[in-house]
Amino acid sequence: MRVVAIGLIATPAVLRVTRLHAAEFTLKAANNSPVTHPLTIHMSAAMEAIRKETNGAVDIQMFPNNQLGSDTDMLSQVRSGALEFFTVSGLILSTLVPTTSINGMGFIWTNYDNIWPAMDGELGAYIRGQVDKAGLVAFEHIFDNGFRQVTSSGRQIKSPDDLKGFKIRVPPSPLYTSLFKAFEAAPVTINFAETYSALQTKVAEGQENPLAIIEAGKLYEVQKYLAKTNHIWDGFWFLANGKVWKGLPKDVQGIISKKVNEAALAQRKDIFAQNASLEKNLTAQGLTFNDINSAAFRSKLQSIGFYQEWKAKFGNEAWTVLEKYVGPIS
Ligand code: X2X
Repeated sequence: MRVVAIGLIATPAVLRVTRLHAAEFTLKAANNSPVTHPLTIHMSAAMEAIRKETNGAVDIQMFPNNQLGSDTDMLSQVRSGALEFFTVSGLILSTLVPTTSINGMGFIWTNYDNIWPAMDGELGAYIRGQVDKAGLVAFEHIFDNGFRQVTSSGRQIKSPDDLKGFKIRVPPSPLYTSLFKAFEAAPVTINFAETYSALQTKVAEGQENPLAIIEAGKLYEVQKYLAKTNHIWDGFWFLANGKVWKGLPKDVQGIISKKVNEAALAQRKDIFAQNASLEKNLTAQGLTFNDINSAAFRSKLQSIGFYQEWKAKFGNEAWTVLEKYVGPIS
């Protein structure tokens, strides 16, 4: 593997990338998403655009679909610098930086109208500030994962009570576990890398993910029902190892950030379009969709003090920023 030891390169303060030789910087970017998912497609396009803009000097190789290990593995790799770039859900990143799961609070978002202003505005800036303290750099525009929906193979989920005793796979993140425990479900923490097989072997009866992941990960093959719960909105932060990032010349940083941020904005459009189109495809592939009454789910959370508990965990400062965008949560 040709990984450049950045500190050893003699680079002028402002490096003219057009004069670099081929592959002066060979770096890696990884994710958990299948190759057909919009995250992988747009990340790969960004890496190609970066190669082009730098005449091949900056070569960021893509490792999608958990090729480098699970999210938990990749998170430790990006922390150590073994992996330079990694896109990860804020909810999973919260195992390292607790506030990054704040946008995943249950049943607080109704649509994208207040999500992008929040994530591109003060809420996102607050989260990125916390990430920075952990030695990682989160890029300005978060990629979309989407609104999460509950799928199942045995029972259909229509009311909060249907979740009782439901063995549901959740990503590694305390907020998911807490949310499903609040409904007296039996959440099991499993990385996405093992989710399909966990459903196939019935280690878990159900799972929850946005339509784009259900489609790209072919989860419809091992699930029967989809409840349109929209319980969590989730995005993927594009992270860089802080030391590696700071060691890159400023103009290389500029090109990478520009292309990655542009890719994020384009990727959001694809997820939005898929949200509208995939119900038909997934129904054709055998999933039975149903609506739920989200007020009933939300009132269950209110009645057991779920929001108060998480407000105390995140702290007043973070909660106030969140409420600025979604209104009072209690
Ligand atoms: O692990 C998941 O369910 C996924 C793919 O949605 C995340 O990355 C959080």
